[in-house]
Amino acid sequence: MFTSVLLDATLQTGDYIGFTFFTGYMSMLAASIFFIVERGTVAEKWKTSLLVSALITFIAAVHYFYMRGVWLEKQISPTQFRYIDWTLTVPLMCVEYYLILKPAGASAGMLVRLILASLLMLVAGYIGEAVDMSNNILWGVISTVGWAVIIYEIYFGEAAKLAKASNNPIVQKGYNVLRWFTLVGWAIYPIGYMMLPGNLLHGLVEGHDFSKSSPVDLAYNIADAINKIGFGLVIYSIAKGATAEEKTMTVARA
Ligand SMILES: *C/C=C(C)/C=C/C=C(C)/C=C/C1=C(C)CCCC1(C)C
Repeated sequence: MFTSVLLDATLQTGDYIGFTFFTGYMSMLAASIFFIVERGTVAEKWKTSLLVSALITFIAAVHYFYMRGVWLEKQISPTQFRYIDWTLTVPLMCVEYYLILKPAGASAGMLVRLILASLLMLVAGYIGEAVDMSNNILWGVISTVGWAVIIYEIYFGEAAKLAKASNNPIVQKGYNVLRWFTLVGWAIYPIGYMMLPGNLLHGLVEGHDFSKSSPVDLAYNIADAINKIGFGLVIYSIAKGATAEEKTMTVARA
């Protein structure tokens, strides 16, 4: 009896969703340590950006620790953990945009717009996934409006103009990669969401027993690792590049 309990709480061969809960947890934790330690190697004005990168992966690591445990015991993943995590980490990603563009004159209004749009995206997504599931297409559409506002802001709005005006090639290049994450990397989430019962891509996973496990979790786990760690690494490389350049300039001036 005792062994059977233990076996149930062990990662099984072929449990690929469980596998991504473990790798997600461990890689987010490792990334947090990396950003914190490397924070000491960049110029003063970049330290907050690296701290925020570390907070994003650390908040995710703690949530993955819980989700991984629940998954092992019950083979389910409560939607609540997922959305509590995102409600904290996505606004922090908006803060990263703000911090990077602040030297170019980013306004608090830009930050507020990004955060409000991300909250619309997440609240609507949560309702569609956990509260009013039979209308998940409608809530998905409302959520996509929030995402579209963010895309508009970073490609055509104030943020885009500031990046162009910043006159710093390192920031501009990094900014382009960051917004590519927000456009392409973030697209994995709605694709996962559309595999929910009753939604547009559910046919792809027809026959999958959703009461046992959800392919939506697989999509979210992969997306989180790419978007949180990858995003943080881009911030890191901008900070490193700008720090090195400043040093060269100081030496040249001396
Ligand atoms: C670290 C977590 C991140 C970057 C989470 C991002 C989440 C999204 C971009 C979610 C988007 C959704 C839609 C655009 C429509 C369907 C519902 C969502 C919430 C999955």
